[in-house]
Amino acid sequence: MKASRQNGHGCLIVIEGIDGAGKTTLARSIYTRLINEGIPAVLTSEPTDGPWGRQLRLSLSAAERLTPEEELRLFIRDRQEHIEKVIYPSLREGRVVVCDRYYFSTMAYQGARGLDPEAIRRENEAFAPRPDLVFLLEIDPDVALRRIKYGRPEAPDRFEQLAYLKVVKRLFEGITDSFVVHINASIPPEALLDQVWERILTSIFG
Ligand code: T5A
Repeated sequence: MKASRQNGHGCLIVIEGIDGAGKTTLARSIYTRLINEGIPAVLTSEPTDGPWGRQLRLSLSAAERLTPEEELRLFIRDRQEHIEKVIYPSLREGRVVVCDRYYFSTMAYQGARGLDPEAIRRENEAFAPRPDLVFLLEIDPDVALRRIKYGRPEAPDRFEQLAYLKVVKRLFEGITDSFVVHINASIPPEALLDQVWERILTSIFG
């Protein structure tokens, strides 16, 4: 695994994008393909199902939204626990970690609520391993919201409101590190997986 040196023996692949971009679908498909190829892998996501992640999800459906600072603190605590309990141990075991959302989501979503994305990045990178590869799924928020509406029984939560998602999208577009791959996600899932898989082969296993 070419890109794995900085993260011990495994490597970290992150999927990012606005709600409804198809992250969970893609993350599952990458994981399945890795396993089918005999590559040890783990599929994980943020917010997690741990105590901080559960508190965050409850807050999404609560009548009163947390302040941006309160949200930021919870996402950071959730991520610290996630890294300590899942990400680092899996990397040490030599696995490919496929992570559905990571600190780029905090930069974009809490940034869209008025916090400084670069300050969020600095705080996260003080404890969070840098991914080997980030796939940033690009999609029109209208299309993403339509996918959510037709694909799920429950109504979109407040994170999924159009105006907010437009700001989140703009902040994601500003993330241009060399390990971040912006990819058009308005194509069928199989075509998206093929493109992403090509890039994984060249960047990680090439
Ligand atoms: N959040 C999270 C923050 O504010 N800060 C943070 O730091 C973090 C980590 C909850 C919220 O938390 C916020 C962001 C979120 O608003 P979540 O519940 O994990 O996060 O939200 P997600 O599950 O990531 O988002 P969604 O489920 O809304 O969307 P996905 O995962 O992007 O989309 P997916 O794969 O579930 O697909 C949605 C629908 O589209 C179809 C699927 O079948 C499904 O019906 N679909 C496609 N249709 C056509 N073409 C394709 N290529 C398709 N891919 C999927």
